[in-house]
Amino acid sequence: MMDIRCLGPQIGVEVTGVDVKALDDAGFAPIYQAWLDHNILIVRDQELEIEDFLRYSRRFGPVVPHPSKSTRHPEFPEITMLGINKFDAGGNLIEAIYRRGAEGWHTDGAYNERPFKATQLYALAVPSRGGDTLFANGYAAYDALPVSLKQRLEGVMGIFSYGGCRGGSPLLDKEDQEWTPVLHPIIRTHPETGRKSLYFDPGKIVDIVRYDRQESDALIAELKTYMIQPGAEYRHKWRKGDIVIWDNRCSYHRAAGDYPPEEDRIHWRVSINDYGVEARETAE
Ligand SMILES: O=C(O)CCC(=O)C(=O)O
Ligand SMILES: [Fe+2]
Repeated sequence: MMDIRCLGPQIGVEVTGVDVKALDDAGFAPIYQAWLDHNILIVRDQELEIEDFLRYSRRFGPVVPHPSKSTRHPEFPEITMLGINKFDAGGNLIEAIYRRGAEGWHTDGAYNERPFKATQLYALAVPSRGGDTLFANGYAAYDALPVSLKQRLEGVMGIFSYGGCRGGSPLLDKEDQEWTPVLHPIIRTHPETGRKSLYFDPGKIVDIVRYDRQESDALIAELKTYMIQPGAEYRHKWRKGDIVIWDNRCSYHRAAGDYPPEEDRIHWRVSINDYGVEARETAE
């Protein structure tokens, strides 16, 4: 019997007693709704092949390849491999792989003209300790803003790029390093729930439209202080066979990045979007 249970305060929901391979549309509908209601959805105890994972992921929207080509699965470009090839030929830990997603709170794809709707991970190997993923609710961040700041932010656009203020990224191929910055409203109305969230990624935001450098830096620093509301966080402790999907339109996340590097922590990862083929091509 399928069971759907809330996890953290204001964020996170867990589904048990289901095999996602066998779900029909009627079985999927409450799962999708629970995800919209709780931003992060965990399905436990799944045994999946890559095709199963892709098929289930496509129920949430088109699955698109991630711009980091170096970490794509060789046969399935839509699959990003997390935690694979962590060591170079000399046996040194490659930090960009080991610490992927651990640099700070973020939302995936803010550098895209149409940011990823969702990101979904499937756990193949879990370390004996550490390696959690932390989540926080972007609606709660918006709700926590003082009224004066909410008013000031209406219609304000942020400028985002792959490398943010720091420039390039070690995971991108050389020819992909030059990323044209894109604009997104800082206050984002979710297209499906109609709720407002603070759309913000401190690592990817470069500037704010029509603000001078000093004002922009000050606003970015101020927004950072509202992102993570203690009453709206969830920390996921991975079990092998977990599927976790997060809504990038209304949540932030970061990897703890603190597991023993000699142990395996391996996930298949997909980026899910809901735009048409044209926009997808410009984003790739
Ligand atoms: O590995 C994780 O826990 C999350 C990494 C991350 O930020 C991502 O996959 O987008
Ligand atoms: Fe991420």
